Amino acid sequence: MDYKEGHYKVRDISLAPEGRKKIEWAESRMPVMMELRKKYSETKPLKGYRIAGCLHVTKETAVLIETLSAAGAQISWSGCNPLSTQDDIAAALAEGGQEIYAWHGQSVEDFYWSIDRTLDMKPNLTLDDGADLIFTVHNKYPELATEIIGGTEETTTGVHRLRAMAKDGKLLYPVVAVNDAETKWDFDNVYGTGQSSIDGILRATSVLMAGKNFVVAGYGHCGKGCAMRAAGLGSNVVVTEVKATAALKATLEGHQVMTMDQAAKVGDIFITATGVKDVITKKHFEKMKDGAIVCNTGHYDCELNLPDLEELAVSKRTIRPNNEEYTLADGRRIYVLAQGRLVNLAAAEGHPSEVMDMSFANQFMSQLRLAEYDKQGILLNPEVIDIPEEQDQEIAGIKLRTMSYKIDKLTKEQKTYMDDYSAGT
Ligand code: ARJ
Repeated sequence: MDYKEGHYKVRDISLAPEGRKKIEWAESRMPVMMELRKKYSETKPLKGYRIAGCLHVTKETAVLIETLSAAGAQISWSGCNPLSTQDDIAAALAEGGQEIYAWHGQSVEDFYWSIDRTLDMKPNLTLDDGADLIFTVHNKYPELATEIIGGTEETTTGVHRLRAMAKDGKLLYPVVAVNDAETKWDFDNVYGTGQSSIDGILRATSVLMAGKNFVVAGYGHCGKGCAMRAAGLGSNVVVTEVKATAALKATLEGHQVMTMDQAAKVGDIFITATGVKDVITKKHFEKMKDGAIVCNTGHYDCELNLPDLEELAVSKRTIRPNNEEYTLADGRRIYVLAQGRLVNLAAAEGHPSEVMDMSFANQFMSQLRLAEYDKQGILLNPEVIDIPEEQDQEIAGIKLRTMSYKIDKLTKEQKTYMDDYSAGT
């Protein structure tokens, strides 16, 4: 471990040149971020702002960090999952002068130690994925909240919990729901999760997807993406749900719907994408076929009840990276990927840069907006704040332009027609 107090703790600082090349690769595929960087590195609107961030340390996140920094912010960063940090990226960020505490394979204690270190600089803005940093401020250092203007939250699970907190009057400062921007959830959650989760499964197993019974638990945006891509590779997709409308949508997309009790018997590959705990438990593991592969792509690792599987297993061994074989008393083998942590970030590299370009443009612009409110002396209530429609249209517009696509404009007559409620057949 390489440690420099007040600056970084990373696995191996000598990995920096490798990490730097990957960051450059990501930059070349994140045109919206690079345009924002260029624009705001001159005016530096984030000068005087200290941003503590807790979000997966990947090449795409590095582009976000260095863009916030180019816009004048002081940064301190930790990863938001013990297994998602890419050590070469963390090294490159540290060598580039950023304050960062992150390495792959952290214990839970290391994880919270790293979050604590990012708070040493007494941030006035926070940036989260999963809200662990916000929770740490609220539960352990509530006195820091008075200095904090606001925060931003990346993911569905985090936004859900923050809304619950706000409803109970427990939220101490406003938080922007980045996840709920259309240019985030309708792209990142669907196409990002779909591709990167399959990428993780393939890197950890190298199995043939065609002809497999691929069980997706949860048909929200993430589950929908996984189902769509697995079907594209020739798998028979089975969806399990708790919500009638979501299950119905799955059937109309051509997927089978059944309960997890039924699916447990037929599935070859299982992936959870629910945001809920105990989706696959003992009674399901007991029914699974020999060779079944089980993984999770939800934010937290409690969707699979692995203590249950440990109880059933008579032995366990690592068969290849991110792939653990559990043998049950009757000889059946069950394979768990990435220890039940997000398979797309732990066994692969997370979503591709092209899609993170839009998610992180939302992060960047939301941080900028919070700083602008502060400069104008506008005080926001401690609530969960939605991203305005104009921000979505602006980001989508830049993205389209960088892809060289043009779109039409409504004429004045068309606009009038749309609002005209006297017009009929
Ligand atoms: C950083 C990533 C990446 C990536 O936006 C996604 C989300 O909502 C997360 C839930 O934890 C993960 C996050 N994500 C996906 N891919 N964050 N870099 N390459």
